[in-house]
Amino acid sequence: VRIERDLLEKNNAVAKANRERARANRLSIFNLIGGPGAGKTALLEATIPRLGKRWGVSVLEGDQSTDNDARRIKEAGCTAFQINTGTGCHLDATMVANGLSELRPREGTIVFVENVGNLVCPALFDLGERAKIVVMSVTEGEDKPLKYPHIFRAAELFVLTKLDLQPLVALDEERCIGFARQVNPKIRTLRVSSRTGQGMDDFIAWIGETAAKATVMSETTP
Ligand SMILES: Nc1nc2c(ncn2[C@@H]2O[C@H](COP(=O)(O)OP(=O)(O)OP(=O)(O)O)[C@@H](O)[C@H]2O)c(=O)[nH]1
Ligand SMILES: [Mg+2]
Repeated sequence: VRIERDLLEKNNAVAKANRERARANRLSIFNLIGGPGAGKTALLEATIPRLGKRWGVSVLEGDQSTDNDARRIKEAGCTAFQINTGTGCHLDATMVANGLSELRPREGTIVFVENVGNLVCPALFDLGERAKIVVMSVTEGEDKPLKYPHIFRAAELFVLTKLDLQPLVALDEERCIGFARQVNPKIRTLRVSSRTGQGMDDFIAWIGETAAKATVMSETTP
């Protein structure tokens, strides 16, 4: 327990430095968290062209192994840097600090961090992000917000993905979203399909508004 507490305290100190660095550089960092295959990379692939010219975007990719996701993001036309965690089940603030030094995002841009596919450990680690976004697909079952409450509590936005598959799997959307609200009454929910583009406008609007707020905040606070 002691080791875990020390580890989290050290992480929080680095996360604070990341947040200060983000403020100084007017960066909006979004931390995407979801189970393996939830559709995090697909969501980013759909997001990159849609964010268009208004926002510069770059991506830090976290996986235990391979650079598959960084390659997909680069193919989508975006700068990306892959972090491999080996046996690790989450990204920590130090990995993100080092990743930012490699990525060198321009001032006033958006950085997406795709966390290691896992609904559990990433919830505990502050990376210095502007917001955590929990990504869950309709194929995962409506009770996930109750089974993995920590991430749904820590996230500002819940993106329910693969909506085009909904007719096949018959997930009870209202029940699922109700469970998410039960653990976090303030959570926003968006329903999207990266495949068909359904709901993507709302996601882009949320990202843009949240990033704009962060930019204004850092311009007005010394
Ligand atoms: N039909 C459909 N398939 C999707 C959608 N989004 C993702 N997929 C598929 O789901 C699978 C996993 O998608 P990824 O984007 O790789 O998922 P991920 O969350 O990044 O996975 P990890 O990084 O491995 O944790 C792929 O086969 C995607 O094509 C969607 O909106 N609709
Ligand atoms: Mg991925």
